[in-house]
Amino acid sequence: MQSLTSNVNVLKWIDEVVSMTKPSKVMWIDGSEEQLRMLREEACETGELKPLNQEKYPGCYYHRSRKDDVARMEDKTYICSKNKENAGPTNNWKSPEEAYKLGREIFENSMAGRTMYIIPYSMGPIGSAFAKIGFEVTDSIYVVLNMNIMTRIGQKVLDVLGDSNDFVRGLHGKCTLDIEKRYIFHFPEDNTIWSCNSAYGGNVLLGKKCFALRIASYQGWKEGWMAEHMLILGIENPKGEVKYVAAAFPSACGKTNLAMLIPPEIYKKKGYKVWTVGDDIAWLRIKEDGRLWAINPEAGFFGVAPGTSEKSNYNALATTKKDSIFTNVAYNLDDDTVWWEKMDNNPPENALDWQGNPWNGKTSKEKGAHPNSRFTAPAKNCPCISKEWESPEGVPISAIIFGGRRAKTAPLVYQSRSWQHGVFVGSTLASETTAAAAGKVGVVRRDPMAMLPFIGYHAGDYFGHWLEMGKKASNAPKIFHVNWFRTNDKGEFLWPGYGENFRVLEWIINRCENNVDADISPIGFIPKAEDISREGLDVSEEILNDLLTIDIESWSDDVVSIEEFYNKIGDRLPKELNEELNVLKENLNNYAETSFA
Ligand code: GTP
Ligand code: SPV
Ligand code: MN
Repeated sequence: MQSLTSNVNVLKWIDEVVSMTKPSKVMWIDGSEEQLRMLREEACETGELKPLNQEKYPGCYYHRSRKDDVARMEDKTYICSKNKENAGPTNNWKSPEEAYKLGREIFENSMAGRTMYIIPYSMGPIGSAFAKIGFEVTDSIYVVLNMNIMTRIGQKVLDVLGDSNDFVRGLHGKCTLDIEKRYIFHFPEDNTIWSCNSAYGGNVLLGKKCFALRIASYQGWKEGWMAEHMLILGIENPKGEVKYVAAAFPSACGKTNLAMLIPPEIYKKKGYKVWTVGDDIAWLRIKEDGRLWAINPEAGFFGVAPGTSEKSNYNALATTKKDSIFTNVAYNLDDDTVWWEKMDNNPPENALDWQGNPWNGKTSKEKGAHPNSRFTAPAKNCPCISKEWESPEGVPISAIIFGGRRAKTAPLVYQSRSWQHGVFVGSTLASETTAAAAGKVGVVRRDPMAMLPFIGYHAGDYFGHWLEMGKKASNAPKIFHVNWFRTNDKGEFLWPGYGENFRVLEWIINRCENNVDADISPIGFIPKAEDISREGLDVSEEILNDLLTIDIESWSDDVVSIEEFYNKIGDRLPKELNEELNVLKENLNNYAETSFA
């Protein structure tokens, strides 16, 4: 097939990849509906996709990946900087020579008998000054069809690229799906990504975590902007004014849910609304007004399916009803629809589970859907999508919110005292691990800025970059921390979460506008209980007070674990963060003394 570009940088690189992988056929993805239709048909013929009930789910398809290929694999993910030091203590490292050599051995002839698809894509609205271009070369139709939902693809991207050499070179091959030979290599200094032997989301949709976070965080450091694991949402007040916030929570900790939340009845009646700009990734730049402006570089949502219901996330569910792909959920054989845990109280009896085994949801003890099963859905389907979501300029951010899953310690919400203190709060973010990555679930780990698996360079330098950005932005956002996941002694969540989180957002916006006072605590500003509205909420004053309590003992334990973490970061840890740690220690000491006096 004829290439769609005369860009010699692109053609030379494609030639190299073709002579290494030796595909039987090469297909340039132009993004046309005709071509996509043909690929869907082929995937259905081979069984890679299954069409769903086209009346209930028009344009929707079902896919299963292998049992050992269902989540990001952090131990298979490498940052291959020339100098080992530059990958830092939080990343796996291989030298570029070794990684390319190993990759070449695996990729050699790997596409023999297969078709190679070349996907030109843009992260960010095509032609926006914020946007960046990448190519993903892959032997997977599933990847092509997902990239078509998650990014902007095709000829129009090539037209904007012209003859430029400024693009990310992404190579993905299913190879033999051998877990032992599975690698996700990032070469930040070469704008290159190689991913082999996986066919699962975050490992293979190279525009997402690989480019838009790992490579882009490195680019942002070099070029003076930021790539973050953040949702972006707009809060409209009854006067019609919209304020935007960006929130970083680790994987499977509630970004998609917060991004699309529906305010509680009493707020809806008053005229409050929430608008979604993005649910996973934000690219942020400082503009002339001294504010941070953010775009969502993606065009779709790759969301966690289990737990998504009419009640918990109406908007996400509605988004998936058209032109979406479902991966590793249960398949209802009676009407060719999908099901997952907590979708509703009516699981199908005649179904296949996520591994393709016969499954009866009414009697089986096994789960129908994998805990990390996902939907891939176009953002434009979302009923609450912001009218600014494709603005090439982005939206101005009033608040940055960090959050994690903490059964204890972290209160419902608190505000940092300054940008520098906010960077400390983000850098020490901790959360229980989830099914989004392979490995043990429920273990508390430090996940700085929710970016632990995604920082493409040395974490100490990354913290330094955050501090620099705050110095450069004369009108920087205020920084907050939230925790929807505090539990009682029985392990039950104290806070109802989901839509009710709007009450916390209201306090955050009020703080940004200087509309509400706060109490000073050792860890930062804490709401006065009466300033978190309980109108129409089934949470007692006692429980709300509980949620806002700072337990000195567990915070003192946290200080010990922060020290351990900072020691691991080593001598590239900015001294300002150690100063903040000392302030926290002193505050906790003084607080303990005054409380016991
Ligand atoms: P990634 O796509 O992996 O980055 O995840 P995410 O941060 O977008 O998380 P998501 O919104 O998909 O939520 C993950 C899980 O947390 C789902 O099972 C949700 O039902 C659950 N969840 C989200 N928000 C809340 C909340 O406010 N309270 C409680 N208890 N659970 C929540
Ligand atoms: C995450 O794990 O943070 C995700 C899903 O958003 S993945 O694309 O697999 O990274
Ligand atoms: Mn994510």
